[in-house]
Amino acid sequence: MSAPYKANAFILNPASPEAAAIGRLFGGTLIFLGLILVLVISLIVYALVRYRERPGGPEAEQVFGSPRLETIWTLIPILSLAVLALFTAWAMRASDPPARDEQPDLLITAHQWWWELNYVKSGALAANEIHIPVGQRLLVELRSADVIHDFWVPQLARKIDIIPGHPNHIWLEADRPRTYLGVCAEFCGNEHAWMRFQVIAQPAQQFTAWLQEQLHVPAVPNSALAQRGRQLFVQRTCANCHRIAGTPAKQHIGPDLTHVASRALLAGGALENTPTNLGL
Ligand SMILES: [Cu+2]
Repeated sequence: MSAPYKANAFILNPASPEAAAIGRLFGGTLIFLGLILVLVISLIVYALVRYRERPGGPEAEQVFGSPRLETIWTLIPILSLAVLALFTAWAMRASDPPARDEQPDLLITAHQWWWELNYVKSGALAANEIHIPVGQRLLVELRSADVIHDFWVPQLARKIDIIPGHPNHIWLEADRPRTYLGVCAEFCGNEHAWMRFQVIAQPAQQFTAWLQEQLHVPAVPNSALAQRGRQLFVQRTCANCHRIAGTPAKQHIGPDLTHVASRALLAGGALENTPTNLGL
């Protein structure tokens, strides 16, 4: 069963100012280093051909030490690295929020193997599908509940480690409304490969409506079948790990399932959210 991702999660296809700065740094560095490679290979080929041994030719001149040449081949790499460092500093300025004690818009807690979302200012809770308003920059705080994870949405933001006991911060924003693929990019245990998520960028109104919906406590089911489902969920082991608002299930060991039916994917992005898959 494949998740409905399009093959767009590429660093050179950025969809935010932060990712664009990183994409420029990546592309620019690649071109710069490519030119150096071409120059070095050309000089080697030239020297091989020009100074090859010929029958009856003179013996090669033996040279020991050349302060002028040594100075040149020391200064050129220093200058090259200085230029790269400058561009790197620019990209970091564009992609990283300055360190400050500010309440984040969104607190993301990485768990083995899912993403807990807390829209701090409204108190809305969700999991695995990160909704954001298009064109607005959100300050995101990243925490880990267990081991080291790494948050990466190649088209939207820098890649950043999530280290237990050490909150990190990034900007998260998108220029265009669409769904972006995100992954955990640090091996974090058995199910690491399936620790995926989606960033769903939508117009501000739709985002606000979604946020309100998440705050809404679901109505108590009234059909006999749904009531039986609720009873099973609460009485069996489901409630040991999951939370559903308005029920006694209050745990955060597994994803919050309050509005699970509104999500496109299940199991950390591994499966489409269909009744059949939900029953697996
Ligand atoms: Cu992980």
